[in-house]
Amino acid sequence: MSKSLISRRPTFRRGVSAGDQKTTPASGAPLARLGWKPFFQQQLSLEELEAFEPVRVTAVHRSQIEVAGERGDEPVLVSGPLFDDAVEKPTVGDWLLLERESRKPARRLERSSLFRRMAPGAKQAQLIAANIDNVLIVSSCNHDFNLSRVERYLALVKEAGCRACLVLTKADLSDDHEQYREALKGHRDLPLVLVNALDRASVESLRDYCRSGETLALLGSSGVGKSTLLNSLAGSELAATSGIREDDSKGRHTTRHRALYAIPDGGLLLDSPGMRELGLADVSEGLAATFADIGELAEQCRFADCAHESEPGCAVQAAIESGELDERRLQNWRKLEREIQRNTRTLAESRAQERAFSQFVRTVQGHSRARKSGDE
Ligand SMILES: Nc1nc2c(ncn2[C@@H]2O[C@H](COP(=O)(O)OP(=O)(O)OP(=O)(O)O)[C@@H](O)[C@H]2O)c(=O)[nH]1
Ligand SMILES: [Mg+2]
Ligand SMILES: [Zn+2]
Repeated sequence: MSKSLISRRPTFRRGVSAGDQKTTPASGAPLARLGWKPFFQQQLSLEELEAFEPVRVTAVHRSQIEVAGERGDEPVLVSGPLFDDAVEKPTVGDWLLLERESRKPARRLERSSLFRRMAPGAKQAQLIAANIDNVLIVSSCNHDFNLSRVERYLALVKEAGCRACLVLTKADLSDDHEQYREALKGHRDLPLVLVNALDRASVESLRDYCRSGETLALLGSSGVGKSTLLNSLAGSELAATSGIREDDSKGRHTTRHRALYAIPDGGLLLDSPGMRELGLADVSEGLAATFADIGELAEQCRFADCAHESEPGCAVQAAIESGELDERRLQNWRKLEREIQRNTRTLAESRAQERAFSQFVRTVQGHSRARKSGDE
């Protein structure tokens, strides 16, 4: 599979790859390398396999999406009911069935995992990606590093059932690696890797997360080096990168669109724009898994409904006093729990309103059809 089979290029025609070189059908990526698994295969009937072709969404734009399949890359127009629903509509990483001749998308396959966030300031959830296997939560050895934010990402990743690793870039610019290891001591199940993302040898240990057939997402703030990591793992400059602001170490939002890239001899890598805010909704299980230590302590509290404030016999407060549990961690758990409850409620209300509205539209359409047939 050539790297150009999956790329950010928005509009190249079917059978023609980057640089307008012809790609033969033989150079089309076998589906397994694009992440096709039995989980997807078993969703197709034999008739569907004859009539349709599975393709993977590699990028989503306003009026078209890009997909990759056995025939290579191709653009597909965004139209039809498949694209109407905010949650159901295809996102990067989704598998679609295309009609073999018309190349129209007929159906989206059920997802093995889905990442979404509350869009900043909106009442809607925004899809981030689907069918991701592993995630690198990327931060850097500078002002960007923030443990509470890492826990926020972790709740999302655990809810989706993905394997996670925390990558701290810019290790070459920091003399004190120990402070980061120390800060992560409480997260024993979260592997931590410090790298110089510009150095290919330094990122070698991350290859285990993007083996052939696996899809790895890079998530983190702008400027932490997600695209730089992608380029080093790919061994070529697939994505643009640019320097961060000197004064506050913040990035310049260089990557504008989420897209899947193929790594030579490896899997697929999702590069995404740096996220300013990652609002959480519907990730209660992921949160519980992220703060499993607090959950275990809470079971030892004297009162079953202990709020872990000033109740006698509170095992959580005792752990804070003994230094076993960081108070910040308890505060963050509370904050995220409140946020998830609030956002989950908001989402449920908007869904109910949408449903009521579509019911209303259907009723009105029904009336007008009945009137028309009465006129005839
Ligand atoms: N010294 C050093 N510089 C790095 C490292 N990783 C990234 N950089 C630099 O940091 C800057 C930002 O890197 P990008 O890869 O563009 O960051 P990004 O996370 O993709 O940012 P957005 O696309 O804005 O979300 C670039 O100038 C990189 O060269 C590293 O490990 N060490
Ligand atoms: Mg980038
Ligand atoms: Zn308690």
